[in-house]
Amino acid sequence: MRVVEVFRAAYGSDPAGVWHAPGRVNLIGEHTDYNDGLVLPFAVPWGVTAAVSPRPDGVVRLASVQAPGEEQVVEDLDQTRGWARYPAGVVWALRRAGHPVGGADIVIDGDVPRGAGLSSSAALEVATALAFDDLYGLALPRMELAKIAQRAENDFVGMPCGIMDQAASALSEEGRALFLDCRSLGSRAVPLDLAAHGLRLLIINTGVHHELADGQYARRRQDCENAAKRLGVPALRDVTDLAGALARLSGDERKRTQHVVTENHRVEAVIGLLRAGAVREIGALLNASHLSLRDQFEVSCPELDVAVEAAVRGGARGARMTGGGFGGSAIALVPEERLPAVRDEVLRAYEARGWAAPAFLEATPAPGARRLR
Ligand code: GAF
Repeated sequence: MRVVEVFRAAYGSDPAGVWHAPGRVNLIGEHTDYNDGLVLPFAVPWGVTAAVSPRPDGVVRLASVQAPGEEQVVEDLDQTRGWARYPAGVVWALRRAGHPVGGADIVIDGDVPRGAGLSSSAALEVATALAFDDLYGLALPRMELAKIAQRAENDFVGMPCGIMDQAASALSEEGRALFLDCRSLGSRAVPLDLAAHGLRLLIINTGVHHELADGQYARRRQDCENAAKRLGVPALRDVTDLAGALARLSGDERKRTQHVVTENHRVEAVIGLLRAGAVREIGALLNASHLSLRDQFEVSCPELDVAVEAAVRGGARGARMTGGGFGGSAIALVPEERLPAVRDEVLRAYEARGWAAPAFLEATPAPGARRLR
């Protein structure tokens, strides 16, 4: 195992264990998690593997297969830089929550495709959290580990994300999507056997990340909180009379509310269709989700819109951007026999605009975080 070899070379001994946590794709339920809403992600076959040994002295040493020669040795977690802030943030969050964890020697190996928006950061956090949980005998429930990972990202890294990505990485099961209520944090595994219905979930990785995205996520979250406050509800999840709510709002707050409330209904509709075995019919809801993210939530970008439109033209049952937006990936629900046509149509559309070709991946629901050895 590559991560073990690199660990031996870096630290001169075998790791105490090796843990893996996956990235995720979100089938539907976008920008709903921080509104106490509903999401339906699943784990992808790519993720982060962490080889870890505990250290009694509290020091954390971090190295990465992808960043050779950039080992970081820290007594003060605040001194960590770049990618190492994610695992360091998890150690910080565990300690802050009162868990008695010491230090560790850590080597990270990741295979989440770059620029894909498939939550490599959540995978990095959850792999670290699970390793510390095992090594220090914490026996925390999976959702607690996801919350620790989210706290690391919110309060240490400084990205105000919701709980979806960390929960998907920590709790997913093979062959199933994770239906998560982000208020109660109750979850249910929903069987998702696309192949049995002659379907594939194609990930179209635009490879693009628009830098302006960074402050935009926090702004969207703020818009939602402002709208909820104006409506006198704890979160947009609680809006039951959408028409009435829209009549009381204007501008961005009105648009964000329209998206969040309808997106929660789309998640419930998808769950209903999956339960009924009408998998092909979820395509229309994916399309509606994309239009709402594009026009009401305003988190899409030309590369995502073109991928979605071309995929549908090529014969996809439905397509949408997935994840935070402003780049990353789109997903398309494609009948097996239409796969080549969909790919061609997307490639042609990109070529016509002089854009670099996107990468295609196929996603099947993979297992969640686990110990490998
Ligand atoms: C990002 C965030 F990290 C998630 O919490 C979620 O809000 C998502 O964007 C949008 O649905 O992945």
